Amino acid sequence: MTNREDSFQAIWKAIRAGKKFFIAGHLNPDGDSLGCTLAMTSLLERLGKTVYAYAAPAIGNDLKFLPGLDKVHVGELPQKPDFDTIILLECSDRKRGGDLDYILDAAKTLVNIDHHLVSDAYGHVNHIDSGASSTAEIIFQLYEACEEGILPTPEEATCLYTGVVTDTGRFVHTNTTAEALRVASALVALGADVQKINQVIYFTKSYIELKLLGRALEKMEMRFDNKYSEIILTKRDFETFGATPSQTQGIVSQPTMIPGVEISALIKEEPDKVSVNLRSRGRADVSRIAQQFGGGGHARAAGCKITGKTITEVADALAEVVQDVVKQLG
Ligand SMILES: [Mn+2]
Repeated sequence: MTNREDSFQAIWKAIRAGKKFFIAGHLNPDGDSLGCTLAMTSLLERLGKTVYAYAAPAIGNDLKFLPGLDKVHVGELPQKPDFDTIILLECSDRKRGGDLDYILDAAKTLVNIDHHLVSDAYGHVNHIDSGASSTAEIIFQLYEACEEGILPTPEEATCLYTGVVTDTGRFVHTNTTAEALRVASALVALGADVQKINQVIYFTKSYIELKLLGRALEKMEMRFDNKYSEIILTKRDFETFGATPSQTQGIVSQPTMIPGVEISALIKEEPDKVSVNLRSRGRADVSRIAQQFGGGGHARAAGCKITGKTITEVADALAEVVQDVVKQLG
């Protein structure tokens, strides 16, 4: 597709033509991935389509309030891949949604909607806009491009607003563009439940999560002229508080508040792998670092998962790459 209006029309064509849809976001669903899956599912059902919505486990407690979640098959893939149309949201490549090949290969039409900087055009229809704050922003624009004048319901608006607000870090990251704010404003006007979203996502933390945050900050180390902050959480750290590696939301962003820190890393020892979350204060592109370890993401927020290495080996290998990057920043 050459331009964005064309690809929106191509998506609507696929929606009108399709009867049985499969919709999925990426592994470790975040607010954008899940919010878009839910809004899209609701929209298609309103249009009389049959929808199988899938989300990989596990859904964070902060996203369980999202309207329509009961319709999503969490961790349950369909037995028979008898769908005519697939919509993959937020998946920069066809593996990001998990092992979906048997479903994707069987479908007539594969629609790919994404906003990642590095993204494959693996669909029959692709709408990739790395200038968009979130996939939710793109989905709202898709509604606007609809000739029939279909608008999000208040529930769909709540799901999409959640995507915009979480991907922009509550309208803080550089992707907080005029367009992102325009879309957010329109979604509020359509009935997005902003109070609830703020309360659940931003003003709720468990005792365990706060204790783990304390441990993480205690273990934070500054390296390479204080330009690199490294937090290593081992199995033992999680066990101490009865916590799981998924209860670390927001921790990796904390060190970027320190003036001079260019890159922050949170390295976690998980049962079968080591996972790395990376944040940049703005000058370094951490998606490039993550790519070197088989991961990906955005310039300011990226990550990777590494198997077959100890947490110390991962931390050392990562530090070596980071050292070069911060050296080049000067
Ligand atoms: Mn996103």
